[in-house]
Amino acid sequence: MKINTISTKPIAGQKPGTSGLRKKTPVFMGHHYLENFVQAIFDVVGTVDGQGAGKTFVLGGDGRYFNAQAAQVILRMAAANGARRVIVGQGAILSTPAASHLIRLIKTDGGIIMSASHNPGGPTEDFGVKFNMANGGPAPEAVTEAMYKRTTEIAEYKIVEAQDVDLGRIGRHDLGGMIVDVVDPVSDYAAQMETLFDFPAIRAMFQGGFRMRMDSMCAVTGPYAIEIIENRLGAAKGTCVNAVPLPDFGGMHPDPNPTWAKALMDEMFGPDAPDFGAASDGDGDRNMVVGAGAYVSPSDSLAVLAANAHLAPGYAGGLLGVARSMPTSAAVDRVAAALGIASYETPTGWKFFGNLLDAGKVTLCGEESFGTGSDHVREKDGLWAVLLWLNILAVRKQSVSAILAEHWVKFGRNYYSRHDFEAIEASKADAMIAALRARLGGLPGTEVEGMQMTYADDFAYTDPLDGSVSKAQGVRVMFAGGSRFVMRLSGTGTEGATLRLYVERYVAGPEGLDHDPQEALAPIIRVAHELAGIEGFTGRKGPDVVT
Ligand code: VG1
Ligand code: CO
Repeated sequence: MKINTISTKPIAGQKPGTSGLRKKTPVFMGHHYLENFVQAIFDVVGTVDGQGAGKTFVLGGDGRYFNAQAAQVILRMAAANGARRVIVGQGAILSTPAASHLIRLIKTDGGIIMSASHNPGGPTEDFGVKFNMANGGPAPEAVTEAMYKRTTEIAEYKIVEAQDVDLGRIGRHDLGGMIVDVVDPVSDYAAQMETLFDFPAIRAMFQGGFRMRMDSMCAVTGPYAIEIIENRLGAAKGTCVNAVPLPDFGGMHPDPNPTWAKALMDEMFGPDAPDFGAASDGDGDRNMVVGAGAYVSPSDSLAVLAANAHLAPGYAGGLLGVARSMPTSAAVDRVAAALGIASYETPTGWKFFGNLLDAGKVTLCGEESFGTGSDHVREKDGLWAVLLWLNILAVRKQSVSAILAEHWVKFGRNYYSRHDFEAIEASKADAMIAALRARLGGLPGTEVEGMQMTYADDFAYTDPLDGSVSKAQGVRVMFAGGSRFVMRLSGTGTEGATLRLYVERYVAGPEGLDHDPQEALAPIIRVAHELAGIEGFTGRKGPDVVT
């Protein structure tokens, strides 16, 4: 087969963010755009090992517009670059956690995941590509930086001349001497879930009349949810909705939060609410869980899962430790302290959990952005979290709201919210953060609105295992008593800048545990606006999305 070497030129701005390279779809479909980035990936990670043998990769995506086309390009480039074998989910579909699992299960040299996660998809929406390492986790910063550097000096890429591989047919294919194995995207993942959770107990709960709504938001988890929740666990047909992945996610914004999963929220707070509701995002790594009339904040979800994980067979031996991203509430830290295990605080983005998981320092990890996961893969895992909740509910035989209420009585409550200000002019957002940074030194010891500021910094993280340092990961201002606010700019947006304001306040209880979070947090929100001058710099009075 003919290998073409195509001359190309660097394209500005191919810098991976929090989770891979994300751009508007037309940008990704532009001349040499995808090809340059994929070649940069292959140049950095290598397609041939030290002995000259071709490497093996996993490939799949969340099914969004351009997914199937991009898969064919990536396969042709893998073949041209000398890879030996690529394992692809049927139809070029793989959820992010399922891809992570396959990389680990088959012991491949890594994998390419095509997704812009929770960002909308379609011809004018977003597309993305990220590389996961042989451990199944997102490439660490040093590697993504090297990829970026490569895109700035790239002069050619390699691609074979060939027809499309039939990715609809499961089985072995040949592409210019490279093996392409098309596999069922669901079965290996579902099998792993059966090893972690008490399926018979959950099945019995459904048989006893337990009702659930699973909203896949027309994104990748649909087939996984149907197979696991309806087929294997026996939930009633129709439990899983929006379960067919669509190229534009049916026009939905596949971000499982109360704003974007509004239909689910309405049902869960309505007169005939099921016992349990859940939603997941574009690529299946995020989750939102809701009880009848009870929203579970992601930070609380992580804490409840940590406190109850031992009820599931896969975690019966207890947890090694837990980790959370810095902006995530400290609720899980309190559980860790009670369990006598370590808790770690990392920058935003799952790549920072990888070393801790690989070294056996932690079992459970989570982020405030609706992401929770464990050492079963190296990504956050939406359906995994839903199944762990189901397992806990099946054992405890209590409602979600009762479990939450008991949790707060025992550990106290970390009121928590995130306010997002979207599509701000980047220069204004940068100026605002710069001005706040410049003031940090003067804040501790001063008082605003009767609250004493105790500490302020721009979070920097030194990886405890490899010593790598990540600076400027978010400005945080702490107050006496465990309240704080954090501000950082998103690394996943594709339009202007998104400012994220995270606010937290701790109430030890037993009084004051059942306030509305926005009310409980109002003073801290006011202080954050005041200190940072959000309106003055950006013109925005209030956020676009509140979670
Ligand atoms: C956001 C979240 C972060 C998450 C990242 C990727 O990043 O805040 O917690 O890890 O998305 O999630 P940022 O930089 O926009 O705040 V996903 O579902 O896109 O893999
Ligand atoms: Co995602």
